[in-house]
Amino acid sequence: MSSAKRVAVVTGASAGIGEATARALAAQGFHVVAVARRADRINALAADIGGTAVVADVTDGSAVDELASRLGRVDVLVNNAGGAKGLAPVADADLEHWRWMWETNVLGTLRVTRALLPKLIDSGDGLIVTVTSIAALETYDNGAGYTSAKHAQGALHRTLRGELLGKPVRLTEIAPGAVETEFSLVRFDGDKERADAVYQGITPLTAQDVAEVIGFVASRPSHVDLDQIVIRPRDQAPGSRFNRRAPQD
Ligand code: 8X3
Repeated sequence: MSSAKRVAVVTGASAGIGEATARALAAQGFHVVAVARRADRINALAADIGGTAVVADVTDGSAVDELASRLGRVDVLVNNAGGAKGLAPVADADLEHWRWMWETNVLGTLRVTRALLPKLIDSGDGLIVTVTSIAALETYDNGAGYTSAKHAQGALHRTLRGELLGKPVRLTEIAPGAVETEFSLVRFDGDKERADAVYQGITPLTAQDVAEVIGFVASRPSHVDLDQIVIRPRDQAPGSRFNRRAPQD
């Protein structure tokens, strides 16, 4: 794939923050490569924004290599694929949940970043945005599988700043708090009532709120590196404490 436009690769682009970011970057003039597992969603998105859809699972090494081999230039990579499964105390940890979280958030970010790094450097002005979470900076009860994976993903991303010093690649970590997306539905394995309860009585962030910030990051001049950005709803304090309003009758 060759492009005269700057190219932004967005993983986890089928919904939520990834989809909103793909739309925001396309509106800013990027050719967006939307990467996700759900073909129907990213095909429709790519048709809508004049981008390219690449069906790939970030936990599949050969799919990620294939993605890299299809791409010519890459100016921006948004590592957004990831998520949570379960909310259980360490004493009752589900190893499958932990494996899934480490595979997608940590090793997924590693695979895609490692595969695209030479192209990002070659662009002469590369940018890697990694969407971690406030869970990369704090811990909360019952969340260790997710917070440990997000801490590791953050550590991987932050390590690159030293390793790439002197190379033309900027690094931005975006650490959102509660954003109403499919996040909680995935965490609770499709249990809509439990997922909806997470956002009850608060005004959560929207995917668009986060995408606008990523768009801002990607539009700064090349000497300006927004290093780490924490975005929370006003209703959320550290430690996942919420200001919940009682339901109105
Ligand atoms: C998710 C952050 O606050 O919903 O990454 O657990 S929170």
